[in-house]
Amino acid sequence: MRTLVATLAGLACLIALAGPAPAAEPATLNLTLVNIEYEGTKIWVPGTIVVKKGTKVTLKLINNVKAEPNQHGFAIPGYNVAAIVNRGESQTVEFTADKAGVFPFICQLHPAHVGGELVVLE
Ligand SMILES: [Cu+2]
Repeated sequence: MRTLVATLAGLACLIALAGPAPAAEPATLNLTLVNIEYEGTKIWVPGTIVVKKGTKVTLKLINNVKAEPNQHGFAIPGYNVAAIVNRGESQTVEFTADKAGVFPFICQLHPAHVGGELVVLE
């Protein structure tokens, strides 16, 4: 009997210590985007990024365009994200995708440069 009481007390203690379940870790996405030139067109690839709302997004940006200029931009205006990427010097941008929707990304330096879309699912 004494053992049973001690065991029950121990269990009660464990349950009290456990408390409410801890909040789930936010989802993360680590992705590399590469800027290339294909048949005369500069393109960020991949052209579509899909995440769920709340995801912590880290994008490594590599400028592999051999032609001049040696500098291209990467910007997601809807998320106030912008970077200038020199050939041979990768950049990293980080943000939390905290609003759902479709947000274009562009090279803010060259309007003809092909960008893509960040899709944030509800
Ligand atoms: Cu560009």
